[in-house]
Amino acid sequence: MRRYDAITLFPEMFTALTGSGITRRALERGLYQVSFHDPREFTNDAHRTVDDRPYGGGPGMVMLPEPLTQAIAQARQRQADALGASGPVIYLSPQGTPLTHGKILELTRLPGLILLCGRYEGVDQRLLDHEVDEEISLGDFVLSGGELAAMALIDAIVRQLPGALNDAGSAQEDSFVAGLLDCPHYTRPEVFGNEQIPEVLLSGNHALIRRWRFKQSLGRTWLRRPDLLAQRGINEEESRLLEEFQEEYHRKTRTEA
Ligand code: 9WO
Repeated sequence: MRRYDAITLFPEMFTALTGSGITRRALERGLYQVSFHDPREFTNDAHRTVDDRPYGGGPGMVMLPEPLTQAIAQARQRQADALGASGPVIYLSPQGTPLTHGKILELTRLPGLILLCGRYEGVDQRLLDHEVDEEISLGDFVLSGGELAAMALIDAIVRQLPGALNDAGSAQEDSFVAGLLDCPHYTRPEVFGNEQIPEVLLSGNHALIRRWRFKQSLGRTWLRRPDLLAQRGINEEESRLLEEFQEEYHRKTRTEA
């Protein structure tokens, strides 16, 4: 059983993760556990203060290092008791290393993670330097706090755990598994607002369908994420398939309005 400990001022937010869908079912199946450590529980003053003004001035507030240190110590202790050792402490922030599918697979192998969720303008740098092993970003945007990013990270990990998905092949066939974007999907009705579904999908020829889907994946990646394609590289057979897509794409865009 995997164990995730979140350091957060808003543990109730995590019902979005634990209360619905695949992540709820995986929890019920005992595939993982999430626990919370609220820095406010580690304050001693009447106001239960967890933040203060930034040295040097400027807008906003910074999270105090002392309550966070104690909350992290509690998380480490609980992981050590449950797993025999504590996992790494990860801080979710826009300053972190961009997250990839490969990194998700790496983190999925670890029995435990401690996820530090910042609020306000962030966390005192000395706390980060002393307590945090890795800083991870989901992308170049700012949220109101690290919680949604931590939940997204746990969600991406949990769906990789054996038994989390009903359909055994699903996690392996995901977008990104082959370093490519996913192909388009269609369901009933066969005609929707003048638009037919691609004929090949009705052919019953599964080899041909697989080839078509792979071609769409290559084509979409070429159109939308050429950076992924350059990083991954393509072999001779894939190159022929992509040329086929490009021909069809150019023909289509020429005959459109
Ligand atoms: C808030 C702010 C307000 C005024 C001027 C500058 C400011 N910076 C920030 C800020 O970056 N706040 C962060 C909020 C502090 C760390 C936790 N927060 C957070 C994490 N926002 N966005 C993320 C995040 C995490 C992972 N991937 C993408 C975004």
